Amino acid sequence: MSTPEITLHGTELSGHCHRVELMLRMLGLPYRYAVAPAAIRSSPEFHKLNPLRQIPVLQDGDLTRAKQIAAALLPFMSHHLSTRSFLAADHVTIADLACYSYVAHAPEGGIALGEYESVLAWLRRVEALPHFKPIAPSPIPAPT
Ligand SMILES: N[C@@H](CCC(=O)N[C@@H](CS)C(=O)NCC(=O)O)C(=O)O
Repeated sequence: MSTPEITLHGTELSGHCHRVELMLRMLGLPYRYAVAPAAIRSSPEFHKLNPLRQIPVLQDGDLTRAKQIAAALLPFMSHHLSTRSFLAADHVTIADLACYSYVAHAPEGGIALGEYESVLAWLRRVEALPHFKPIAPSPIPAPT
């Protein structure tokens, strides 16, 4: 089997990385996952990939991109999803994958999702998609 051309540099607990990995999986693109903890990110080799020393970094042949953040506001999402199944269309799109990882992790950062029923239902819809992979739970307990 040939080595995939695409390499995703990331860490297991990073939502930024998880959403990129979800997209690769759902597009059916073969990729290699290169684990890049702080020690790797401080190396001269990683500096060449991303001078900001941040993950995710997606390498596709000679092309390297550090992905951009998109923030989602829960009350907005909740209202929006009260009449829709997915964020941007009547089927899943990149918008759902871009937002999923952080929203799913929000309770670990002390942001309860209980009052956002439509957001919870949307999370379950994304999780039910073919090829879905859950993000690893944080070992840090959620603040009380
Ligand atoms: N603009 C980047 C930011 C990525 C980012 O903040 N990555 C974090 C991990 S989730 C990181 O690499 N932090 C290490 C650092 O900033 O030194 C994106 O949206 O992907």
